[in-house]
Amino acid sequence: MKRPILLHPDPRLKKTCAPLDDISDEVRVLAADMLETMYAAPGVGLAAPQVGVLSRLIVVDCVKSEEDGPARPIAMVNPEVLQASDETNVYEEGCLSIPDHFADVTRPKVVKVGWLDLDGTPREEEFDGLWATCIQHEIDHLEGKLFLDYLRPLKRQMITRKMQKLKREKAREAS
Ligand code: K1U
Ligand code: ZN
Repeated sequence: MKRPILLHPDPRLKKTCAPLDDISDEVRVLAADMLETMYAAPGVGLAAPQVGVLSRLIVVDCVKSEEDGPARPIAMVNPEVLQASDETNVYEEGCLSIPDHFADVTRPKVVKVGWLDLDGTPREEEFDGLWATCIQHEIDHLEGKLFLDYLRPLKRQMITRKMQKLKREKAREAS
């Protein structure tokens, strides 16, 4: 089932999320719903707080088109960056909670990530390129951090004001 994506500014997007101690069927349903929501958006990642759940769960699939190979959906429970390269990469990031706004963000180019899969098995893998950028962006969501927090205050303020206006318009349309 697709779930609504929260839009910035929303206090739930600023919260630190709690680790998941138990990988229950409820968590597996949430992960499936998040993947459906992410593909429908469309997006390449989604974090649980973006659908209003303040738990440490993210989903990613950075295979953008069939030409790039088969889809590779990954659900990560309690993901952590274990190692990050000194070499950095600049990517023009977007966010499904901040639609139509993009900005260059500099992050480590390669990261080694540890997480639990949906069976509770510990996993470790090194990610590069868009995968590395996207996973770092999603882990930031679990800390209540948005890509806007890397920008200069003036640009952050400008985007936030535009988003406040968009949310007012959407609320008016819905009433
Ligand atoms: O967390 C999110 O809001 C999802 C976000 C992830 C992300 C994208 C780019 C750089 C860092 C993190 C998105 O998926 S935005 C949409 C997007 O980038 C995209 C959509 C369709 C095809 C390819 C990319
Ligand atoms: Zn985002």
